[in-house]
Amino acid sequence: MKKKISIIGAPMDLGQLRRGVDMGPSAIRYAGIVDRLERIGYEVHDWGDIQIGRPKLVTDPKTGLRNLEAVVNANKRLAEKVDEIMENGHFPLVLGGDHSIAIGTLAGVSKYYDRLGVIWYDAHGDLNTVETSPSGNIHGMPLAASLGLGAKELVEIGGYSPKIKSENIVIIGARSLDPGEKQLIKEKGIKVYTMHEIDKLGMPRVMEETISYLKERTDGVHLSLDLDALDPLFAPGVGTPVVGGLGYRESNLAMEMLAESGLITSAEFVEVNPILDERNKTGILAVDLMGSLLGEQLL
Ligand code: B3U
Ligand code: MN
Ligand code: MN
Repeated sequence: MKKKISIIGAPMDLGQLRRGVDMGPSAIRYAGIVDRLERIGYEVHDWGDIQIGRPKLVTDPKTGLRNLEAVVNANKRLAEKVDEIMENGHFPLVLGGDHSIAIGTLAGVSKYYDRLGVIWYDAHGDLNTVETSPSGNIHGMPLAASLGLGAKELVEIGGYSPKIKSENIVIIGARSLDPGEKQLIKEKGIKVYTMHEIDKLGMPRVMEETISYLKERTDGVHLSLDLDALDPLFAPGVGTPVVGGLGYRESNLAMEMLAESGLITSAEFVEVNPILDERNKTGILAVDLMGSLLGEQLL
């Protein structure tokens, strides 16, 4: 039987301040994701996009959280769709949208596993809470929320919490961590490969370690890939670029090693912002990475 992939778009731009990342799913589709996966041999179902609406932009005066209600509602809808995809036995591939949508993806996925692992491929930790966030932007909070930390409304999406445990997370590519995030990483002992470790060890060793670490402790692994993990040279179309990032080749290698491992059971690619991009370079890069992740062969 052919393996089945279900694509769902989450055109969400309310978890941060730069408009345009709501067009990410379109940019990734235009870059040819469906054809690409069909050529690998998958049966691909494109479920279209979840409804986000155009609410008035609001900041809660007490907590500083931006667009909380709209982000929560969209994530609830995404969680339901991802749950349905899981129920059908398909591989869920979620297209963002800003990274706040990871809360909904994980809410949909994680109840199917006892010990879900997560690879958070990102320049940032996304481990902020209301107390530690410098911005009030919810795209800086999804990993914390999935651990059960932060605003109750975010933590409780999907009706259960936590979605993941701190020992089942590996962060790769970090180079912009806020003080509260650093503290949380130390407190919880979260495994992080910052750019420092990646430069020292090289990507092959980082991925070997990540794969064996997760293999022995999890029963499924979700890849949450924020395009800003890559250097802005390769991924200019992101809202919060950070220099000194991962390369095109080492990121494709990371995806190929994940494909070889057979470890990944769901994935999302987020933060593609076509308005800030150069001729859809970042959308095309996202599709290249998805191809590598899902087993495309060079020969
Ligand atoms: N850590 C900062 C910035 C940020 C987080 N995620 C992105 N940017 N993409 C924050 O606002 O929480
Ligand atoms: Mn992120
Ligand atoms: Mn990021």
